[in-house]
Amino acid sequence: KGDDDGDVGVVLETKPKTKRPPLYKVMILNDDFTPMEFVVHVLERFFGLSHAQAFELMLTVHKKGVAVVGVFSHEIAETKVAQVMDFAQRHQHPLQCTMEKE
Ligand code: NFA
Repeated sequence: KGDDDGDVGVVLETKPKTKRPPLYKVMILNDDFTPMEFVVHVLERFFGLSHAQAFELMLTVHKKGVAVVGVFSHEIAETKVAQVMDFAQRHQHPLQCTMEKE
């Protein structure tokens, strides 16, 4: 008897693959002109932070230059970035908001 079925004896292990959507970090960048209170307002309004949380995170951006303000699906992250950029532009502040794959 024998093994003449042509296979080469390689065991193909299968990993149970769970599909999670990629997540994106949304970041706020520091600048020298946007008022602190405006950034606090943005963080409360678009990221659902309390006033105290928003103030603390604004100070982190101010001191470190950049901070992650939330992690979202691609579509939600794009919406947040667009909302912040539009709101900043309408108020003539140079505030920058970007996203990056986690
Ligand atoms: N650095 C700005 C100021 O001193 C405040 C600021 C914080 C701007 C966070 C942008 C992001 N007015």
